Amino acid sequence: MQDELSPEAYFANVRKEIEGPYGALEGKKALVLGIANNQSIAYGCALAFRAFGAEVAMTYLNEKTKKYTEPLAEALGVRPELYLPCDVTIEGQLEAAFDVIAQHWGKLDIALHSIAFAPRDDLHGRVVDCSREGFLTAMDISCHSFIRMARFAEPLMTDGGVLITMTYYGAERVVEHYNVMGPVKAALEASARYLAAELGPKGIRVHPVSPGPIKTRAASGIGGFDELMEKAAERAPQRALVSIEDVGLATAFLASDYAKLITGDTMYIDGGYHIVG
Ligand code: 0WD
Repeated sequence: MQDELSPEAYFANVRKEIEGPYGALEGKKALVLGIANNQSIAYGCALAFRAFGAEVAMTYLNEKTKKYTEPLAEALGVRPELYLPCDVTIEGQLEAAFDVIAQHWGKLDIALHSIAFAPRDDLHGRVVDCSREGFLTAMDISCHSFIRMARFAEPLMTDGGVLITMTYYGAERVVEHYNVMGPVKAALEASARYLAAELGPKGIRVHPVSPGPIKTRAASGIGGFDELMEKAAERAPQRALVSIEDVGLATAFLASDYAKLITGDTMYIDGGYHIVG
């Protein structure tokens, strides 16, 4: 706190800079990628963004999944014109989503990337056996799509902004059965650091968020996942499993001005598991 600031002046200053605790995201515009169902981590984050006052735009994977996530879009108050198709493997779809954001909002404050994929045979095999095609597919969907998201978000984050992606402890330590997603998430975390360095001068922060294991559809593709969750509950210092609500609240904090001088670092939301893992 600067010397000349009286406590009263400091409180007035902080209140001017950061809207009230429940308005921490008041007026913010957030794009959310990765809501597959109401168990998705992205759904927990979108709920928290809304609770703190943000408006949410949301993508769906394709026409087949659209009808399943439509009720979630309605629950989140997503305007129909901001409920957008986005399979990042289809040329132009991610860009088109950002074009619609530019057209309707003219700006963007928060972009959440909560998608990942690896072909089953590569995900279930040893890294040493991973195919070139499988590796490239996993890297494209789970890592390079975040870099593209940053490229398209940059011109829209005219008042600064926050880019958030979901990673996992398997990026840092070998986690049995995580296999090729380990190096893919390591690339994602390293990419986030470089994006944070490149975009920091524009007031754009970049955060990899690393939740503990959560029973979601994507997670069901990881071998031995139930054992992983049991081990996490037993060994994590807080002896607790993480929920999508827990991830949402912490991610909303990162998206808010309360985290305005934090960027580039992986934030673990895992009951402390990574310090003992
Ligand atoms: O324990 C967990 N569940 C953890 C997940 C722990 C730590 C991190 N994560 C990460 C995942 O690696 C992923 O990056 O969180 C992110 C979200 O995963 P999730 O919420 O666990 O899983 P899910 O609800 O399946 O969302 C992933 C979504 C896909 O859902 P489905 O179930 O259809 O695979 O990623 C999306 C899709 O909606 N997705 C794509 N989106 C656009 N283009 C694509 C694609 N090509 N492929 C998958």
